[in-house]
Amino acid sequence: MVREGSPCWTQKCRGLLLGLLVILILGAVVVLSAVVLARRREPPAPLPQWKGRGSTAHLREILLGRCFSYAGLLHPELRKDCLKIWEAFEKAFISKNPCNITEEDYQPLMALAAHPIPCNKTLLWSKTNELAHQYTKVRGDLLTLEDTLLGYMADGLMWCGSPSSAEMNYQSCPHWRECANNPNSIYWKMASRIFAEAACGVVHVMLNGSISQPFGNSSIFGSVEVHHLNPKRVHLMKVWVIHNLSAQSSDSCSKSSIKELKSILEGRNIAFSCKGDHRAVQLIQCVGNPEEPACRAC
Ligand code: N1C
Repeated sequence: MVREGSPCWTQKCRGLLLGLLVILILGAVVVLSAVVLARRREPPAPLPQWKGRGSTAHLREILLGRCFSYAGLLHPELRKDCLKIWEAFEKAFISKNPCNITEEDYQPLMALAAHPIPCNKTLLWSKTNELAHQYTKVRGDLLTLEDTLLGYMADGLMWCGSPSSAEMNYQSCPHWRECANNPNSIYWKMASRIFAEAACGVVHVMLNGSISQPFGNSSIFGSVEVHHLNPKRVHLMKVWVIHNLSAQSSDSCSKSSIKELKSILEGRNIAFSCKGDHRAVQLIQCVGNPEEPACRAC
């Protein structure tokens, strides 16, 4: 200890102490910089290699843009907070094992994005993605999941994270064959369940009659939506079985997979009706293929 009046309380002594302090501070700065630099040079932990395509580039910007466009321009009455919605979306899968995502992960997002859907307007589909959406755009009388906020925001996008990183994995994401509980599959299953639960009155479904099983019981339509229609609110399902224009028109409504759908619905107390070829849908198909023989009659 240095006391005033002691021999060390001289200018020389104070100079020495100051010098020591400066050396100590400089030393600390050098050590800290070395640690920071060394950390920077460390390569990031390698991301796992999955078989599916990686997260969509600029996912945040696309999702936020779509949310603002849907909730701000198309449906301002919904008064949705898109920044909160993005945060909830990101929280569901960031820094998590992309094979271990659960419905609980998405619960906050689903609650934030929920909004009412009018009765008699629901159009479900399976293996007719493009045509079903062309139909709703042209006619405007029915709504698909992509006409709700959850479907609109995520349509066509891919996303996943990794437990070793706070970033998205832009290189690869699990293919559904690698693991069923991936962020994409859980999202669509959950959004589809909520969409089906909300349906009321008459529900329509557009199925693909040009494949061997127009009704697939492992599709989202067959495994989720059909089982979550509420029979107290939905009294009829109208099935449209659509064919490629070039395919021979066959009696698709009597195909065994459609009969399976009929029996599931009737077992759940929901009436069933089926139409082989719906004229309005066929006309939409003809716009893209006017030379097809099936289109000449008009
Ligand atoms: O498995 P699917 O069809 O029978 O699912 C379709 C069914 C529709 O009625 C929708 O309400 O489930 C809903 N849905 C979507 O809206 C949707 N948009 C995009 C389910 N899946 C959706 N996708 C993607 O297509 C998603 O990646 C999912 O795995 C596929 C399912 O398409 P499908 O087999 O033709």
